[in-house]
Parts: sequence; C-alpha cells; structure tokens
Amino acid sequence: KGQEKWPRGDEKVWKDGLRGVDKDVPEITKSVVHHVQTSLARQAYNLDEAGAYQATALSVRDNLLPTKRAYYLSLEFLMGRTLDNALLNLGLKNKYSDGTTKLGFNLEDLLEQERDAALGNGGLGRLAACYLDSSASQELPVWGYGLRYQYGIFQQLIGPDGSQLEAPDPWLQHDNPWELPRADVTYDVRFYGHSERIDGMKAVWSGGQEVLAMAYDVMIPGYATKNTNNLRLWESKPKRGFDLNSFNAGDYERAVESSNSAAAITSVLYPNDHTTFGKELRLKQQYFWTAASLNDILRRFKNLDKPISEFPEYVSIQLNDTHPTLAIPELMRILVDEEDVKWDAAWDIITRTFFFTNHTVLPEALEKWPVPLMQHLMREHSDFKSMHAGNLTAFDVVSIFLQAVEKKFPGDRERLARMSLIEEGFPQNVRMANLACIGSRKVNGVAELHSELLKATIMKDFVEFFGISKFFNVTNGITPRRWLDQCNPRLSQLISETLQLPKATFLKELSLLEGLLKHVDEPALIKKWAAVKQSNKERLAHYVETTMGHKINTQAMFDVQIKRLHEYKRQTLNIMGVIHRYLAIKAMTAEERKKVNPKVVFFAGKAAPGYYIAKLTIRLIVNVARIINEDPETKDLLSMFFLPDYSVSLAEILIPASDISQHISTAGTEASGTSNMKFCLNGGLLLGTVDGANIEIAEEVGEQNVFFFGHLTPAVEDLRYQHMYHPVPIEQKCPGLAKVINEVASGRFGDGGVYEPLLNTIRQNDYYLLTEDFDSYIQALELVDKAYQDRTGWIKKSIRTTAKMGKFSSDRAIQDYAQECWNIESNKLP
Ligand code: CJB
Repeated sequence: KGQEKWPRGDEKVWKDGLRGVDKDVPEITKSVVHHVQTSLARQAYNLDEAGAYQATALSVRDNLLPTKRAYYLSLEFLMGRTLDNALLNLGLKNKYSDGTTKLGFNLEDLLEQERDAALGNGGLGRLAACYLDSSASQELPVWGYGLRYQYGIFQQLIGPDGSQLEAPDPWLQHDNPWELPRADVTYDVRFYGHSERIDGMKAVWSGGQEVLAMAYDVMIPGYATKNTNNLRLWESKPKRGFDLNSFNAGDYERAVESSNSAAAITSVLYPNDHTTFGKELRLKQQYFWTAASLNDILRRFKNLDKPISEFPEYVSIQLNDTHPTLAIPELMRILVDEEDVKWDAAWDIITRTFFFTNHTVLPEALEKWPVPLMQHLMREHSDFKSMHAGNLTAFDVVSIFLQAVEKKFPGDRERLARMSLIEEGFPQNVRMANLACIGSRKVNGVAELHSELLKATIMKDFVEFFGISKFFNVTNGITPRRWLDQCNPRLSQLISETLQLPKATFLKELSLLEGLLKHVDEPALIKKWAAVKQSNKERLAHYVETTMGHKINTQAMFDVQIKRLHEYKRQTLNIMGVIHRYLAIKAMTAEERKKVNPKVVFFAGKAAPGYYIAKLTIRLIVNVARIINEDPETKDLLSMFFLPDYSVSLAEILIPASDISQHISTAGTEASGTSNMKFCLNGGLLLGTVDGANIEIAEEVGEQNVFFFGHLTPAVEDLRYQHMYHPVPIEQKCPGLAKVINEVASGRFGDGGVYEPLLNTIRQNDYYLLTEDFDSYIQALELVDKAYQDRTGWIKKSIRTTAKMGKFSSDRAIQDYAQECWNIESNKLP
C-alpha cells in the first residue's frame, strides 16, 4: 500500500530474479519477475497485488501455451557412435559396465562394435551433431531434419602405391538400434510433371513421379536431463511397389525402374565438401528432403489450430548452409497454392520463419543450380525464369525484391545483376545464397572474422540493401560431453577433482573450467595433467600398433593435422615442413642430433573422390612416411603416419593424444574450424594461421599460449595479384621450399613425376600462398620445439588452454541462435 518497505519478500531473491542469473532462484520466481519486468513493464518497488496477480497468471499461462519449436535443416549429421554417448548422458555408464561384466562382456569392447553413423563429410555435419546434443541438454525444443542415407561417407583405404581408394559404407547392414522406423509418418513428394495456374494465381501440380518419404526418428538424449530431442531422417521409397502393367507385359526392367529410381534418392551421401557439382540426383535429394520436412512441420503446426499468419510465432527454421534453400520457394508454393495465402502475406511469413547460416566464402562452394534443371524437376518453382526475363507478374514477390533494389539504387545495373537470383550464362543459374539471404530473417557466419568477411564480400550488396542488423555472427561450438568427457574420461575426472565439482556441473557450464587457472602452478596438478596426456598418447600408439603394425615412441611430441584434404587447408604445407625437418636432421652431426626434439606427425582425412590434387597430397604423405619411418638415421627423431579412414571415432582417440595440432589454412579461407576447439579443450596447443576461430581461441587463451604464423587476411588478395601479374620464380621467392620441392621432384620419395601436378600448384600461381608463408611456418615450428623443451612450462600452457575454452561450448552457440534467431526458451521438464 505504498507504505511498506521495498520490496516485499526477500530483496536478494528479487535482485537475482531480475538479473536472471542466480542458479538458486527457483524457475517460478524468475518467471514471475520476468513478467513483471517485461510483460507488465513495471518495477518491483511499486508492484501491488493486482500487478503481482497479473504476473503470476502470465507465468502460469506460459505452461499452457504450445511452445515454439526450431527446426535445424541439415543435409549432413555426422553423429559418430551413440552407445557410449547415450550411457554418459543418461548417467548409466557404470551400471551398464557392471551389468555387462557380470554377463561376461567388457563394455568397452561392446562399444567398439558400433559402426559410426557417418552421414556427413566434415565440419558442417559434425557441427549439426554437436548442436543437437546441446539443444537436448538444455531442454530447447529443437528438432533436426535430414536424410537417412543408405551409405554414409565412403570408407577410405590406402592402396599399394599410397593412393586413396574408396569403398562403400553400408552402415545399415546390421540393425540400427538407435532409430525408430515410423511407417505412420509418410508424405508424397512429386517430381517432374506439369503445373497449371487457375484463377491466374493458384497452381495445380500433377503428373510426373511421386515418391514416398518415410520418417526414421533418431533419439537425441540430453545430458543429465530426462529430456530427449528428435532427429527425423527421411528415406525415399517407391510409392507403388512396381509397375504391374509392364511386369505383366514381360518388361521386367521397366517394371522395377521407377521403384529403383525412388529408392536411389536417399541411397548415398554426396562425398564432396566445399564444392558443388550440379548433379540432378543431388537436387532431387534437396527437394525431397525439404518438401517432406515442410509437410511435417506444417502438419504439426496445424494441430495447434492457429491461423497460418501465426506460423512464425511457432516455427523457426534454420538453414544449415544453402542446401535446404529450396524450402523457401516450397513453403511459398504450399502457402499460396494449398493454403490460399496471398503472395505478399506468404512472403512475409517466409521472411519471419527462415534463418540462414553460411559456412564458407570459397567461391567454388557457393551453390548454383541450372534454371532448366530446376524447371524440369520442380515445375512450380520455375517462376525464377519469368522473374528474370522481366516478365513480371503482380504476384511475384521475389521479383518485387529486385524492383525494390532498383528503387533504392536507381540505374545501378551491375548491382542488380549481382543481386539477382539468376546468374546469366548458358544455361542460367539460380544462386542459392542470394535466395537464402533474401528469404531469411537473419544471416550469420560461423566465427568473427568469417562473419566480417561475409559482410564485406559475398553479402556486401545485401548489407547495403537490408541494413547491417540482418547480418550477425555465431561463433561455432563443440559439445564438451563428447569432446571432453567421452573421449578423455581421465582428464574430465582430473578436472572434476581439481575444481572439486561434479562433472555434470562443468560439462553443463563450461566456463567453470576457468577455475583451473588457480591451480596452474601446483606441482601435483602438473604431474597428473602430464600423466593423463601420456596415457592418451599410449592409447593412440596402441591403436597405431594394432591397426598399422608400427611401434611409436610415446616420449616424442605428437603433432596432429586431421581434417578433410583440401588445398586451402594446406596439408601440403605441413608435409613440406616435415620433409624440410627430415632433410635438416639428415644434414646434422651425431652431436647435433642429440639436441633434436623427437616428434611424431599424424595426418588423417578423406579427399573427395574426384579431387585429384587432394588425392595426390595423400599419396605424397603416405610415400614420404614410408621412406622416413624406415630411415635408421632419423626414425627415432622423426616419424610420420597417415591414419586411414578418418572418422568421428578415430578423432576421439587422436584429439586427446595431441601435444600440438595444426590449423594452417590460408588466412581468410577457413570459416571457423571446430577441431581446433576440440584439441584445445583437451589441452593440446595450437599451431595455426590468423584465421577462423583460431583468432578467438587466441583471444581467450592469450597469444603467448598459441603459435601463430603467416600473412593476415587483408594481405592475401594483394599477394595473389602479385603472383598472377608479377610472378617470381620459387627459387628466389622461397629457397627453403624450393629445395624441398626439388627433392620430391627428383624422386627421393618415389616416382617424382607423379607429383608434378601437385608441385605445380605451388610453383605456378600458388593460389594458397605456400611460398609466402613457408618461412614463417618453419620459424613457428622451431618455437614449438623450443617451448616443448621446457616440459613444465608446456603443461602450464596446456592447463591454461583448457581452462579458457568455456566460450567454445556448443551450449553457448545454440543459446546464441535460440535468442538471436529462434526466440525459444528451455522447456524444463519436471
Ligand atoms: N564447412 O564442412 C564444411 N563444408 C562446407 O561445404 C563448407 C564449410 C565447414 O563448416 C564448419 C562448421 O561451420 C566450419 O568450422 C569450417 O570452417 C567450414 O569449412
């Protein structure tokens, strides 16, 4: 009544509730305070009972409202194995270990029986998997949608001459206990055929091929919660078994043709990374998947019995790269042709529903689809064509976009051409990134530098048109459950003891690792930390010995580069560095060799089957390894291994064992990188260029704890220009590298002629600037050696690095999306 002392109740509870941070304030109190502050816009000191009633009622009402969901559309989910992860997330590992032991089985051996679910190529697919774990763990209503490929990423074998060979990955050969087939959840998806406009507006699409999409649900258990989210994967099936007419007429091939072509859609994951090939089957995959997913999302929305105009209030859709961009025109088609929504209202729904993440600025990765192919496959989306041709219809909202551009920048034909969805040429192409951008509410890059580059390059015109606030950054993250607790249980245990916190506490709030800093100088911790690293190195050595038959010196420094083979990632720079080191040791006296820091270099990674230069790089690595591992003069000081068939499970062995890992892309080319975060979380130090998330890692851990080298992003364009127009022979530009190249060419590591095309990429225009960065790379490697000599100093760096990895939890990243894009909140279960 105005007289009472402010506030009523407990002052601390009010304050903490207002800040919304204190974990001890019950959810209910926080929720009421939240409504006082936001819904009522009132303050605690003048809150009367009527206001308190309103706030309480609103808080209770929250429990009755259907919650909004976010959908993560990704063509790739690189899940790895599930059993160990599920046991840890459910807190059941010890119990199951006891249980299976009593039955005469060792749980660890059973875990090895599981095949990786490898439905992805690399970083992009693994990121999607980490995001599912974080969403489930934080009780966020996020569902994944993808494809259930019969064959995941190919199995990599190394042939007798050192080349990569590919074999299929029939991962579904045995029953997959982690999925639930949902014969009750199916949709028809149409391809080809023809469409007719009626009333000049609505269109009816008929004929062509109809395929059935059937759902398989994969459970995503959250960590230390009862919440489980869902990943829905679609399988394509023939709509009708086979064509009985043809069968009866004796034409057996024709009879099964259509059923085979339906099943083919989800038969295999395309093994290309950072490139687009314009294959019809790939476009069919994209359309099949987006159409089925949208149907499913709409069906769920309709159960809420809300007007369609409220769709964005209940649904957000994140486009993981441009692969699901067809969801934009497909939702337009459904809204206009099936739901009777007017074009402009439909476009408004679209641009409040979709959000788009870009993962690379490499031009060869920007998806483009030929207009004729699109027209052929999806009759209804062919309006792209009329839009471009200037044959505008009143209903074509997308073309209105171009009119708006013209209005804002009159007469700027070049700008119009750049921003158009259609790229001129024979044939014309649809630019998927432009479509994804104009159809989305927001667009983000995956690390600070990358997001800045996006705004300055491929999205520049769009920033000028839409304004800067549409564009933002979400730095990638990794789940600490798999990438610390599961892959490195001893380190997780040591951290728990040191911080005197249960594992679940810091695995859910990774910034708590900072508490390690207080202990960094304690000799007991340093000793234990070193012992954990040593045991992980032994585990890796054991793996190499049993799979490849090589014994490894575990006292040596372990230097690791594991990622897709790509010229921009510069595995070639690494191998040239190894050869340089080998030649240097060969030239030393026995006395000098005593001072050399022994080192084992590990490589792993797949090359796209059609990527000739990347495959040649693998061949060179394997053949150099064969020579130096057999050289009695040097092999104790330097050895090297290419571990075949890189996978999530292999990464779980390699990452905890690394002393130093390499992330050495040409500046400005690696959007983020996520393995860099995994290595650092496991106390491995980082050797890298000033690129992607390396920069933010250095900001966190301090530059004295990372090893940086090479040119910076702003220099790259100029250097490339110089290479193009003022080439300098490699002998002058970089004598150290020239010498290494000559050794390879001369046949020191097997037939030199074989490697000419690879060597020429460096000798000729050197697009990825190896000759520019080689000297500083070698210097950085020397600094690494020097730092490693001081073993205690090294371990302190290692502890400091782990301590500062809080920012890189995918829990933080997914919260960024939840708040910045999706506007969803945790759905806490009792
Ligand atoms: N990325 O894995 C892929 N495939 C692509 O086609 C394009 C980009 C990677 O995505 C990761 C997740 O955002 C990034 O960390 C990585 O830098 C990028 O190359």
